[in-house]
Amino acid sequence: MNDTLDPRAISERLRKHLDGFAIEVPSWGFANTGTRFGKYLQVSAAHTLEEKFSDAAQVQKLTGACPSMALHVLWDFPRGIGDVAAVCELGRQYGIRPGAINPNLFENQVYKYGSFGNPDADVRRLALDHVLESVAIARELGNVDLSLWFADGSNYAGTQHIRNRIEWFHQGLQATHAALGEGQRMLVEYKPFEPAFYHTDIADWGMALLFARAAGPQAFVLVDTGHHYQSQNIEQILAWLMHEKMLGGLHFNDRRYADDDLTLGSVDPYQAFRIFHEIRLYQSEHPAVSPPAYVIDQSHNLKNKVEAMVQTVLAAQELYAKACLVDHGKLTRLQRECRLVEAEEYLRAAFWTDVRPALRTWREERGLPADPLQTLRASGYLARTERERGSKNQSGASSYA
Ligand SMILES: [Mn+2]
Repeated sequence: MNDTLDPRAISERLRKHLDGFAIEVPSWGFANTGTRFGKYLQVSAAHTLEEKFSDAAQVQKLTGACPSMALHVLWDFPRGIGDVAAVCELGRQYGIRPGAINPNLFENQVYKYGSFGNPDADVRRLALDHVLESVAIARELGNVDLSLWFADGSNYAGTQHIRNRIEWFHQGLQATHAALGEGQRMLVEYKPFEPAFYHTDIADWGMALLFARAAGPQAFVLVDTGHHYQSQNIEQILAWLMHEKMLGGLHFNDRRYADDDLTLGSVDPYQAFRIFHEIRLYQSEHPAVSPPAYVIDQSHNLKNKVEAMVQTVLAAQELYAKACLVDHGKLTRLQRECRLVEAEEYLRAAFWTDVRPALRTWREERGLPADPLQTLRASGYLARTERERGSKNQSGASSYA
């Protein structure tokens, strides 16, 4: 059992797993983001892309687990593909790789009735043009993932032709796939509701799976942990998607009610552990298959953004490390023999193992601070960014991020 491992044995077992664990930070997580009702501005929030790279570099310096940053085309590439060279230069300067590219199909007023699902062919064309430019940006950045989330849907019964919209989505996604470079992936994200409250065009993993399958072999499903109904079994969805070889990546956050974008593991750490366990189990049986992309998708309205990001990464590392303690051969034997309580207790023992000493040891071995949050507070970085960015953030930003 895991609970008989001494701290040294736990450290030994976890070293290579922690070396291999990386999670991407989101550029929008460092900017002034908020709720549907407004946002509380933070003087230290990143205002420019350079400030976002600077914050990401801090998180990487403190945790060693975040070498890349996901980018949003509307907010990070105001001149579109013309900004690629400058973004690459910032990436080099700050030692952070530009990560997944997210088109934005929900802020422009023309998307009021949808983007790929809009009844107006001109709007659908506009949306496709933006996505195709995003594909080109992602290709220029070294074939990074294209990450697609659509706010499309309707609020009232009878107001939209659901099946026509399915066809329009098929067309848009297939045209997107046709533009992908060799080896480039497109990930289709789903969400049951919000902003639409009657129907959402890609509402669950089944719809995302069918769209991705139809789009082509380089399309996969993206699972955002906050995009489910209450009590839905997310690890079972992951098991299905991995079984079908269709899991492309995860967006991590936690939630209490809906898509709350709270810190990973803050509400239900056991769920995040079960997610990592399900992935680890699949990986142990299919070592040749690349693991899904891990990306943080959170926006903190109250917590300091850099502090919250470091806290998130530490939580991710802890919960991932716990999942890495499970001996899959042993668990599978217990399952086959239907030794239910023993199997459950074996999994629970991994969850309850305190991996923090092993993480401290790993950090020290890698020249990282043993206590990244404490080091961040002592570093003066937060005070410096408050000082330097304060005046810029007084005005507030108009968009979500
Ligand atoms: Mn997401």
